[in-house]
Amino acid sequence: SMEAGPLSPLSSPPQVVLTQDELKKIAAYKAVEFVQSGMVLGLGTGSTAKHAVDRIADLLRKGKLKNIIGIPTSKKTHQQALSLGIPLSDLDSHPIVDLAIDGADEVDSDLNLVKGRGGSLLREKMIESACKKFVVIVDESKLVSHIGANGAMPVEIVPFCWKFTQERLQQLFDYASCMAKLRTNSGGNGEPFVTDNGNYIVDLYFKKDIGDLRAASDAILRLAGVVEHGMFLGMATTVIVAGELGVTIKNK
Ligand code: ABF
Repeated sequence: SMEAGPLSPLSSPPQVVLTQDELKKIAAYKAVEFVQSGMVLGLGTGSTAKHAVDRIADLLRKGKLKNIIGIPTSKKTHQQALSLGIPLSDLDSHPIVDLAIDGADEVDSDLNLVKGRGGSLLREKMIESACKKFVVIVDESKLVSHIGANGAMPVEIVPFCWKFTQERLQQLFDYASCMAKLRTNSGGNGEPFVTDNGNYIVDLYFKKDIGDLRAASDAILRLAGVVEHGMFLGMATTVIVAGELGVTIKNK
């Protein structure tokens, strides 16, 4: 076999480029610094929040945190936290949550969010509207000037006559500015994606700014077949953004 030759001289020092997953982990670990012993904690869902749950379990194992009660925002996070030995409960037993840590799909400068591209928006919204402090963790790719203009804005609907509800959603926004599409399973069997709550999701793809977010939110929630949507307006108290140049903490 060949020996590796000498490295070619570099004109500038090598740059350490962090992967997106490393940035997510940095944001997650920073957020866990807000966790104190005795807290009831909302445990988020997704690849960023997963790092936070791992970290919390780590600190519990090392005895640096004690008496934590976790409230998982999805079946997936429930499984993760259970396998890591984090004591778990729910909103019925713990209706007041001290702190929730979760990721997001989009964050604007007012800390409004789009969430739910992973499908867990309903439990996330229930738990994160019941918490005193809601810390959102993202890498810088999630920052946008207007939420909802860069991908799906998910709406959880009941399966009963889903086409009817999809059509009602479509009619709220004209065809030129929005496309309402039922989410199907990735893998391509064409079957509807089913949420943890047995519901479907209609993804709204906006072709321009949503405009008045509150008005859009109210109109969507007024439809009888709608359960919840993925705009989280005025809910985040802190957003932790990890970027190549460091960590930024934004407070409401
Ligand atoms: C959850 O996970 C969802 O609300 C959001 O859709 C998603 C973000 O996932 P990731 O951290 O993997 O980008 O927070």
